[in-house]
Amino acid sequence: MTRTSETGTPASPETMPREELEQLQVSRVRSCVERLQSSDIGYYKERLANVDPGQIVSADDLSRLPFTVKDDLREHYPFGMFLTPLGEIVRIHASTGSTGKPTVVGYTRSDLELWADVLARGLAAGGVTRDDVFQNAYGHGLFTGGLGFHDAASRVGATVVPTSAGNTSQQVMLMRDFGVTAFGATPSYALHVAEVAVEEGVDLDSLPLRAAFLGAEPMTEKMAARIEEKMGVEVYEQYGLSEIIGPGVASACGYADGMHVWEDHFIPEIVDPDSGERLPDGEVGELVLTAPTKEALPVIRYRTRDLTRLYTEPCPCGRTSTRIARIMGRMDDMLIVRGVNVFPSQVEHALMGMDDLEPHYQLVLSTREEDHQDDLSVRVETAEHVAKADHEALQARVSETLREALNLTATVELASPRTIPRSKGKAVRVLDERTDAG
Ligand code: DLL
Repeated sequence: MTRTSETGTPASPETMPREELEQLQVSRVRSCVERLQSSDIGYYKERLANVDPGQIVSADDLSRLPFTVKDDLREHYPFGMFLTPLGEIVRIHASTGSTGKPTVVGYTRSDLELWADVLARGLAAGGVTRDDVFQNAYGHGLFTGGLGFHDAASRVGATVVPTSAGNTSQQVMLMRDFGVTAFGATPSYALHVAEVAVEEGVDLDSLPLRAAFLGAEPMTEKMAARIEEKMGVEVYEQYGLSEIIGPGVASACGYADGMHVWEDHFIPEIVDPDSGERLPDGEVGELVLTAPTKEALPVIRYRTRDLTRLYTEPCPCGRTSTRIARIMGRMDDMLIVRGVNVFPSQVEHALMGMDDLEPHYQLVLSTREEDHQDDLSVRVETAEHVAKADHEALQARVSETLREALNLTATVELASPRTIPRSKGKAVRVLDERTDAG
């Protein structure tokens, strides 16, 4: 998916020669470790007791440092891992997991500046300038999407329209009336906006809208292509997580081949999810990120639980940073169905390759009565043009496609258009109805 439109010129940290970049990373990690060791937080004193910052001289030495996991943040809920006093914290965000306490993150004024800078690079990589009208349909609130994009789009100088998510008819009206050129949302909400535009008789293709900055949930290449077609835009994928900073960790450029990690501030590694051993570039594993430059909440070797791979081949856009491939899924999202591992993104990839389906689907796990084994049902909407009489043949085709893709027989339920619930934020793709499901 090479872009035809012009994309922004990279700023200097984005084109730094790799050796220089690595030296910068090493010195930043070293001073971060020193800061953590001299803080009065017992957790760091204990964790880093045996680390000699002087021994961190190359990027490989990162592996001398211990990992940080989500539970570390949870155990220090809410502010126990902040390095700066609350008086210096000017913003709090939080991500809510499905259970328990949220993970709380804090930002000093300088952290907010850094955040706006890195995500502004992502917007600039998609060609956003002060001449753009940016509609920000990420949820505004504790979620980092809304305020993160707000500050970054303001930094670029775009005219920001902070609609947040929801009230979709109004989103479409404003998109048309305000001459919106750039749009931010989760991929699933972007699809919903496109669908409501059709219902309202608004032809998005005829509007000045040209770019969509989508992220916060997995999106296969085929899903991105569907959104491009339905919205008449180019999609620039965005990746990030609250624990590291929020959106703005990595962003796609005009070549749309992976996402550039803003490596002067976030250092990526890939490790084996089971052993924690570092894997060579190109291999798929768990993404681990170090954020050494934040004031309030620097993080060393954070286990993201996201599965991807890294590549460092030069990008034609001129940016020298490592890129991450599309996230295949979170380790927590992996389903084990009768001994076979399944990621929702594999299902999406298979379904989106088929013509007669809409890009709305859900996976339902249940327990079979006869043998108490797990059953996977895939519920997917048919396209408007599919006649009832053709359902049986389509169902068989979907079933066969899924069997080939997953190595597993799934039950296929064809749903009528617009019957699967739409999401405003991150889509709920998996329903667990197993009798022993927690
Ligand atoms: O989702 C930050 C964000 C907001 C990113 C807006 C991009 C756009 P959290 O709520 O903390 O933060 O969730 C982080 O979301 O570990 C991934 O599992 C997932 N995620 C984020 N971006 C992508 C993406 C925000 N492009 C978690 N592809 C991460 C797949 C993504 N998954």
